[in-house]
Amino acid sequence: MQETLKTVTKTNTDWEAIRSQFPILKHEVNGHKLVYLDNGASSQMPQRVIDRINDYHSNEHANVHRGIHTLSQKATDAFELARKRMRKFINAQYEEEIIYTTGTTDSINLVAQSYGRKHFNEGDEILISAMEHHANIVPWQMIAEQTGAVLKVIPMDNNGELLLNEFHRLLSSKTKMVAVVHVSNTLGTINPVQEIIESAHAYDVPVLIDGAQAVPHMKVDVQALDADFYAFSAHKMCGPTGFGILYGKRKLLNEMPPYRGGGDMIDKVTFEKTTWNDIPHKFEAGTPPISAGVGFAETIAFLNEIGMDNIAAREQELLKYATEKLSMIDGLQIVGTAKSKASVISFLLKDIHPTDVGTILDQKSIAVRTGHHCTQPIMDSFGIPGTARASISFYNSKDDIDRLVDGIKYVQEFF
Ligand code: 7TS
Repeated sequence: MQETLKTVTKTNTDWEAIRSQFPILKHEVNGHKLVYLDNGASSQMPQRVIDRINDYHSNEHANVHRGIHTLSQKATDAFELARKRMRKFINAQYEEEIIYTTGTTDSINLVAQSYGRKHFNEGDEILISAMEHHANIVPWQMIAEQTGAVLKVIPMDNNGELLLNEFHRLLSSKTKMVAVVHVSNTLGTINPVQEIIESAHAYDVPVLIDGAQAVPHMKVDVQALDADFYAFSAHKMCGPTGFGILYGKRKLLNEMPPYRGGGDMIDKVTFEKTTWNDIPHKFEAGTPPISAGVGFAETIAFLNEIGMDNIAAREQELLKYATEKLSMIDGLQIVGTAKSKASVISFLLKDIHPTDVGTILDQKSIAVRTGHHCTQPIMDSFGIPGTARASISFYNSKDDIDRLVDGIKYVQEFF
């Protein structure tokens, strides 16, 4: 028994073997083997997910939830498998709490519009943080404009840690929603969302967590967190684009009006009046991205086999290695130095514009993102135009980090 367990653990964390399952990582770009460090923007898919999508298109495709013919039922089962697996993956209590969306952005817009239109009034406050992605700012600004609600911002310090005493000060009976990022895509900060949720609940305020950069990198348990809403995207966790999840507590989702109207989300339609389908379908109007959902079910199985705790440990090891190596480079400044960080390193090179850093790194086939990373307010608060950002996945290697370090030194010599 002991032996078997050992074997399983070893197999699960054979990182070379895991890496070899990602076909794109074998490619050469600009004459060098690809070093892909832009996982925060989008991660790569393993062969088995690509194969599953291909197989679905070749053998199983039909529309879902509407046909009694065999193929439609098969497609529906394959598509619904992602919901079943996702419920377990994030430990939601009920399957119908897993709403399919097109991604984090869509999930947040859904809550802002559906929950917000029903519950927000003139003078109500929506509390977000200083390190939000635009996807967790703009939808709240839009609903604030529509309802007369006001946006309030939890500030952060120079390390990129939220000022929790300020959060407690801002929280009041006027607060009608708290929406906070779990892991910052720019700074890497892992926010104490459990504490934030607990404090908000003391005021009966629901909390939406933007988990786009958390779910791919650590075990997330929505019940343990007691999150009311939790949003994320498949394509940042080795799944396909165009697909995402909104987790919501059943009671809240049941009371919310639909976000978009059309087929599938209805119970009965007449010209006089339409009634709604039950959740999750009430929020899933029209033909969904079926093949992406089918592929995502395979992704979840893949991640489960490795284990999210193993993934988190591997990424922490790579983060530590990269932070040490990058810190040794003269003239390099890391932006985002919170105590609790995920595997994201934003950096500046003295006197060299981040865009130039990214362009020269690309010549060496090192893919990083440069710019404001859809977090312009973070850039404003640090008084910088942007950063270069290496965002690391479990399938990266120490060799990738060494190549990044060499690449950065090359950039410095170039200028
Ligand atoms: N929230 C966070 C924290 C994100 O990092 C992103 C995407 C989103 C929301 C939006 O996700 P989407 O799938 O709906 O687009 N972040 C990034 C990034 O860091 N670089 O490119 C996209």
